[in-house]
Amino acid sequence: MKQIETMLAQVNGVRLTTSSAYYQTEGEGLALLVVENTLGSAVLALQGAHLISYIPAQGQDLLWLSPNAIFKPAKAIRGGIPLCMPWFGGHPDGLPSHGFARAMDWQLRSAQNLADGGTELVLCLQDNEQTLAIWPHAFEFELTVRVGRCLDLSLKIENRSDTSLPYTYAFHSYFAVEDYTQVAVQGLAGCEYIDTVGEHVRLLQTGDMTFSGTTDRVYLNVPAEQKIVTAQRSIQIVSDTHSAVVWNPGAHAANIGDLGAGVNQTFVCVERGNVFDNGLLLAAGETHTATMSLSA
Ligand code: TA6
Repeated sequence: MKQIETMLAQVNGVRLTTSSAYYQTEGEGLALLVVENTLGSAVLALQGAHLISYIPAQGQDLLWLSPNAIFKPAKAIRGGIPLCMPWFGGHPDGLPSHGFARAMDWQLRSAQNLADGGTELVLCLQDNEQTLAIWPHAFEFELTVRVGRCLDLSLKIENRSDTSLPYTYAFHSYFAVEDYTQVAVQGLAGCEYIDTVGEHVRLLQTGDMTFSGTTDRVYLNVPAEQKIVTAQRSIQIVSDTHSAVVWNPGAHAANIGDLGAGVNQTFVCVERGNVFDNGLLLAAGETHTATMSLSA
């Protein structure tokens, strides 16, 4: 926790505190930053630059956090917005699923109050001994988080190696809903998707997307905007990325330690990023930027 105290000392004037309210007491726990302003509040773990809560003023949390989430170094938190990168999903050489960025400590680069009343944090992760042991390439990842009327994220991926490299990534967002079987996702109609439950068949979405049982789909070349519509509210997702992944494990949640039977009822994952056919090839020295904005 020493590192976090040093960081906070550097960002005087910004309403930024640490919290122990969320993390379990097992082992060291994880360093969490709490951002509060008149427009909203957010909680973020330095591990993975991982948002676990975003509440707009007078609103409710847009994000879902598992009641069985484990706050332990090197273990990705179940819920919020894990950043899956530099690859999404499994890796052909058996490297960690969804990349390593979500399980590594990021640094807080800066924090400032914005003129509109919001707060901006910039976090970064560069190649280091730990990442090079897994993946022998130089890089810098930078996440800018703006907490205000919306939650605005901007992710920069810089290939600092001397060769072209493939990258796939996603904002693996978990959204809070009352009942996932009653949710309609708008903004995917007409898109091709790969049903990754089973044989990876390619199908075309007609009308709104709905969840029933175990659902895992990768939508390609999607429009910028989706809406998660429930009886209580509507959550808007806007991103300049080209893929959307929708996931709920259904009954399989019972076999996932940091979920549990029935716990899946109250979330849907609608993830934006560039995955599968929408993956990138970044030339040596090239930088790619992706944005996502969430609002209720
Ligand atoms: O984005 C959907 C997905 O890739 C699913 O296949 C499912 O496994 C999920 O992510 C969660 O992955 P995780 O490694 O966080 O357990």
